[in-house]
Amino acid sequence: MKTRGFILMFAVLCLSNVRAQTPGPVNYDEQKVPQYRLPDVLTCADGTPVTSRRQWEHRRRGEVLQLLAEQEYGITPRGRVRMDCRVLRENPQALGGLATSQQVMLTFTGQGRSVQALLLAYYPNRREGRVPVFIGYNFKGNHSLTDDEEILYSPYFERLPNREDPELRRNNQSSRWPLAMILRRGYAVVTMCYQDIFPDRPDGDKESVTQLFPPSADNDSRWQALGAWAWGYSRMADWVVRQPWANRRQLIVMGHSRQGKAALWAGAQDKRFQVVISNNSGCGGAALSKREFGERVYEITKSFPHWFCPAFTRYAGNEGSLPFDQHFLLALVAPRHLYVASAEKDRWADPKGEYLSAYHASRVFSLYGLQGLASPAMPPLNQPVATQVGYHIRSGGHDVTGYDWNCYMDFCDNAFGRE
Ligand code: GTR
Repeated sequence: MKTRGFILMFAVLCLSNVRAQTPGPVNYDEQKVPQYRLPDVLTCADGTPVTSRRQWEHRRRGEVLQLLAEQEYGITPRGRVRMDCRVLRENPQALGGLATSQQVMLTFTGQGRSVQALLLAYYPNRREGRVPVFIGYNFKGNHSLTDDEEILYSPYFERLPNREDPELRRNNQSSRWPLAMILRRGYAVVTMCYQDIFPDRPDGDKESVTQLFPPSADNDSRWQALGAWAWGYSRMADWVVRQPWANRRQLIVMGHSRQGKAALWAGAQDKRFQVVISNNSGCGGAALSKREFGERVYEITKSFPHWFCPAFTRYAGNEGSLPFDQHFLLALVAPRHLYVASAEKDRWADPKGEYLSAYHASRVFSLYGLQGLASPAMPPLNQPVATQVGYHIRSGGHDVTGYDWNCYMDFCDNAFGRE
């Protein structure tokens, strides 16, 4: 009886230790970063050290994946839903003849419901053999990438009452998508609007692909928006691998900010993505949570209760008790290629935390004899470092720029042995 009482008391103490707390103001001072201890990605749950690829692949990798699914992003259901693809438009002379564009309506069906997402692809007309493909979401609809009137509004925007809002206008995101530059370098681009998969608002799940699956068995680990967006990246890949112009061994998943968080989670789960790129993904993406610098678990779970699984909110104001950190997520990309990019003024995303996380994940790349980031010191501004793991911090703020794209293409050229 006594022992039972003791165990109960211990359990209560442990639980109270991981209850959300309201933290102090957001910290931007490096001197005030708390002393923290990172959980070891190369030690199994039972304490066994991981010293070989075999151990990593057969044991530890699965543990890490499960931990992140149960405690952070939610469990992706194993079941499949039906995906029908219907080509709505094709233009063999897009971008002034540089590319062919295709617009394909994807209809997902399950549990007697369906969700539609409009995929937009551009692939180069001048090509020798199959081409590498960037797969990435856009924020504001396919029409926001270009001034080309041929490009249709994504289903989410079709449903909006006020499409004339200046924020939602055609072409308004084109600086983030330098299509001609990408196509000229021989890469294809495949995109769709993330809102089609899971509308980005607290009650978005009702219109999202999560409704196409049986409800999650465990509410704490219920997948929400980030899980659904990661799932959607894989559906874009399903379509891409069936295209005669696409090189299925050269798929790149790329995402900015919240979409960067989802890109990392997609890359962790789906090994078809040979290169995984996080652009300014910050908290819940590449950045280490335990540094509590800029956005923290508290802010992110409060502003975006629909992104992570409910279990993650327990770590708000309580990062010290996290049994993992974001280097676990990055390590799951090994032995494929990983690239993390930060921006100098994007302090909310904690550039240093993004770098350190890639640095700590590099140990798993070393298991494969691959070189990751060798130094805990960040490289200077606008000087990318690239081995199997790439990193840069560019001047400017939270954004995707031509500079970022050029770095990604240089990295991919190298990864794929292109000239
Ligand atoms: C911010 C959020 C970040 C990041 C960003 C974005 O408001 O706090 O975590 O995801 O949005 O997606 O642009």
